[in-house]
Amino acid sequence: MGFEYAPALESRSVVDLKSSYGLFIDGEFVDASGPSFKSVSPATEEVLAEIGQADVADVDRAVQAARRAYTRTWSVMSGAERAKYLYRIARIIQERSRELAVLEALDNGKPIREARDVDVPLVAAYFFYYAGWADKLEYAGFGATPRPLGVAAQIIPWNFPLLMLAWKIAPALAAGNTVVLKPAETTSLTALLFAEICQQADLPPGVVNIVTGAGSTGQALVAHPDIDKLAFTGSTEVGKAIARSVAASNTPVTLELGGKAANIVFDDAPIDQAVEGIVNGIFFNQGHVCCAGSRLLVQESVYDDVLARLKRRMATLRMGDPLDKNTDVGAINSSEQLARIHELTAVGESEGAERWSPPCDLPERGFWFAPTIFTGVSQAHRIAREEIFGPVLSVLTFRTPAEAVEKANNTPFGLSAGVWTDKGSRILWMANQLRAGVVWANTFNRFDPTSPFGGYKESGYGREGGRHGLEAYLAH
Ligand code: TAP
Repeated sequence: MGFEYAPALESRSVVDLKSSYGLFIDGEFVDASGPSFKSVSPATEEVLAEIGQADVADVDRAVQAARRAYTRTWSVMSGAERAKYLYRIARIIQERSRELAVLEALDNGKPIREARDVDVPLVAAYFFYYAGWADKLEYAGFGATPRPLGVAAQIIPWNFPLLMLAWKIAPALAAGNTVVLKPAETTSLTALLFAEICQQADLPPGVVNIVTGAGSTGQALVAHPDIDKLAFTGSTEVGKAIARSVAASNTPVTLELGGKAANIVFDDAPIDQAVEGIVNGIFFNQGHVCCAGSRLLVQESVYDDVLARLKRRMATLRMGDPLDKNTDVGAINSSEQLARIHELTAVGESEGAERWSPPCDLPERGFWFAPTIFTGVSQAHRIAREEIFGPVLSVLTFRTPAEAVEKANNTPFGLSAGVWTDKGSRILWMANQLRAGVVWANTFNRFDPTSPFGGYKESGYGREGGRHGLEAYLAH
């Protein structure tokens, strides 16, 4: 029998929300030329703030500021000096971690427990890690005298707003580049708080510039003639459009795109542990995770047992207010994303898969979707092929390791995979066979700044994180 938890709300009072925000250019907050847009809380639809939309001229101002900072200050500063700024930023992130976590949960809809225990500690860890590289670049394995590229244009999505910012900004700055970053339209607030942190750290003006806005702002940044590097994380569709648009130039590009990862459970796996990994793999961050384990492959002999335990575990997930510390599953980030999840799950049913969700009451306001699994899924179903980017798991079965590999690799993507088994030799064999940038063994969705991350095939190219993540920002 379940029991009720008393609410354990994290206070919003640590966050000083302004009613409107401008762009961050050349070390200052300035008004945008375009019309402003609203950022809403996905959990309540409350308007959190009005945000300026950068147009072509604003983007140009930001790129010019980054260029000046690059030539006059940042690229001529010693690595040890740059490191001091990065360490300072990392320490301020730790000091202001509660504020950052609350704002991230409010603006994105993710549970405070995740923002507090995963996102923000990792953000600080990435800055600490890359701060350590800033004065050791000649030992990174990219030549004896690696040089920065110049001005980096960076575009990030809404699922891990601060963490994706850290993955982009920390290595770029450590390597001596300056940046113009565009956050996603629905989640700009923590990037703007990060801009305040840059001011607090006395980062020289123009080293970091933040231009807010929709896809058109991203397009203006991509099309700017004076950028030396383009780094994009987002959907495969937009990634392809960006790759096409810069194909004629020599601008180096890294693309971190979508995924449809297989989470593979063998019959010798510790089943309870695997069930925790399945839940974490697909319901962490409401399934808004590029490397989510959205295709579960279960060995036939343990299928009934795994399914029964998975359903029992899903029935204990608590959905609701992202600021409640008891919450396991928060809100879907936007009404558009919710509509896409509804569309694809309806397709799953019409194609003949069987849908199941635990009984749960959805709040009346806001954007919500109950954790859902589909059984009886075939490889041809759209829910087995397309990224849903929501709390929806497609379950398939296999009999032999070879069949598991074949099914796992039968996807246009190749970002991540999970393997659950007692046998070390099988883990190594599977890791060699799987066409995925990351393979987790007996765990899932683990991140570490020292470890490279990135995909094969339509999941993109280039790596972020670790020593490899520096390469994208160095000429050698
Ligand atoms: P997108 O719609 O592709 O948006 C990503 C970013 O690009 C946003 O800032 C977006 O601005 C901007 N953008 C949109 N159209 C653009 C254009 N034509 N030119 C330049 N920029 C443009 O993706 P999303 O829905 O925000 O994010 C979800 C996707 O990101 C998923 O497919 C997920 O798998 C992927 N993702 C991948 C990874 C890695 S590491 N591989 C990590 C996280 C997420 P607006 O938001 O204002 O439209």
